[in-house]
Amino acid sequence: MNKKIMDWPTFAGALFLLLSVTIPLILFPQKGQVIVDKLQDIITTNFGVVFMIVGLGIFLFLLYVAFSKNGQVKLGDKGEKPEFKTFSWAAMLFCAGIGSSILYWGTIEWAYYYQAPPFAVEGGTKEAIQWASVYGIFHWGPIAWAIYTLPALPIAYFYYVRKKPVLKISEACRPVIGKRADGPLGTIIDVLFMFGLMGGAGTTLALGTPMIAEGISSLTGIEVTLGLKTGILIVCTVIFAISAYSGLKKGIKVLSDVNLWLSLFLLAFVFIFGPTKFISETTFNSLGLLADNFFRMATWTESFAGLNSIAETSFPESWTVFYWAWWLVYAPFVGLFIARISRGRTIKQMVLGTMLYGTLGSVLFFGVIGNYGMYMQLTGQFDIINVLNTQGAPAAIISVIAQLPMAPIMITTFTVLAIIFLATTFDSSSYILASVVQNYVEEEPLRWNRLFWAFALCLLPLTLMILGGLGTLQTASIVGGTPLLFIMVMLAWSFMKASNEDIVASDDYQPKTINLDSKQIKRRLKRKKRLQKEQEQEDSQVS
Ligand code: NM2
Repeated sequence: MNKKIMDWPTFAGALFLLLSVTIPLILFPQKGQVIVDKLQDIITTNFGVVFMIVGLGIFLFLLYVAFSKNGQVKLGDKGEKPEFKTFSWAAMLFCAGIGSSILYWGTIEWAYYYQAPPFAVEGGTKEAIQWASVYGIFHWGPIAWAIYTLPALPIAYFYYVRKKPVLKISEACRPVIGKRADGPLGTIIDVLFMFGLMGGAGTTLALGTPMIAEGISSLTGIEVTLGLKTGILIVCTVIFAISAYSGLKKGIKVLSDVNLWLSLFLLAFVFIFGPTKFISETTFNSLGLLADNFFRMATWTESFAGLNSIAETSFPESWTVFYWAWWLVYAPFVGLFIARISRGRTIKQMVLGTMLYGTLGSVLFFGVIGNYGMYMQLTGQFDIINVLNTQGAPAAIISVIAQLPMAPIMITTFTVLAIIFLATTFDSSSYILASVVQNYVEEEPLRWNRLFWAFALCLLPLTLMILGGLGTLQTASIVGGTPLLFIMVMLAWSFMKASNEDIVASDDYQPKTINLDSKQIKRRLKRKKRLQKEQEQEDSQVS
């Protein structure tokens, strides 16, 4: 093995962080649980509002970028057509950013909101129903997709405009941190990004695995145990490992395609054989509610709770903050992917497309499957909430699917879909983790390296499943997401700095369209003038 290929400090740093979290938690689960709960409490109560400000800030920033001069920049050469047609671009984008969790939350999120709604609304009431149908879409909507898109800005810019491929997040911060990208600061950024991704994937895998176990249990009668769940986790890793190791590059592509079609089949089936009218009307209604209450939801911090005997629900902390953190930890990784597929589009098209199509995809899942479940509940046909409260979310999710016609086939479809989703999460996450710990990547990261991270990825979800509890799973993303708050700001800054510099230096630059206050831009302008003068002098001498 070539030593220079591996970036050992980053490798060791990430592995060390992973082990120093998982080993003590496995050895001392009870004490660990106390610490985990405390940590979540400290971060969400103190920094919760920061997550919310950053979330909304990113959304507004992207809108600004899209409609500014920077948004007109083409990712590629002049006149180049987009590499992918818009439909396949949107489908790829959605599949890259979404995994088994949309099956999980798309089916059951409403039931949590229905019982414990936001805005001091009483649970189980008419008003609660409205919020139950819209809040899921909000948490998987425009702000969420904006978070995903931000890292794609600098990465795509370097890739297609400056023609410098970027695989590391530290590299994407170079315009801001300069040479320090090669030193300890760069390593810290990459390690924190890896740690975040492992936390996010930990939440995904620890949620998805029990759901699959429940699906298998309902089909076969096998009891759901920790052993079964561990087995599932390992089987998913092995499915991925076989396809990666046998060099079947197409393997994963086939899995993703199968997933796309199975998802569409599931959605179409529920839409047609479920309450079609109710689903359409409620989804449409939710879109209006979302538009109407967007900023209210994005800024609701429950600041009066605890005062004047106003009850505290912790809704913003346990949902919105958790979600923004969860999207944040995945963002650089999905951003890399969005950048890769966006060749030939303008920044504006990339930004608006991601927010629009991403949200639309989420609306489909939440609107169809979520509203189907809610319909069963509200019409009294099936008491999902009872199953949720007595047997837990995974059982409740499978029980919703079990209400469909041809239940065994649909449960199988749902479970297979979740298994493939999980395998592709292993695939794509391990690909990125492995790339970050290499100094350069020839076509693909080293195989042993990818396999190593795929198996390392099992560790955290395993720990989380041993500890149990939704709060614990959420903490993995929240803790992992905190450093990302800073990294995201740097990525935004990096993009603005690099693209502004290029715009100013370009031939068709017209000064008025740019903020002339920036010292750096003034310096650049001076230099440009000087160069022009020199050129003119040279020309006159020649003639
Ligand atoms: N997000 C979209 O588990 C998954 O589906 C992957 C989860 C961040 C909530 C991403």
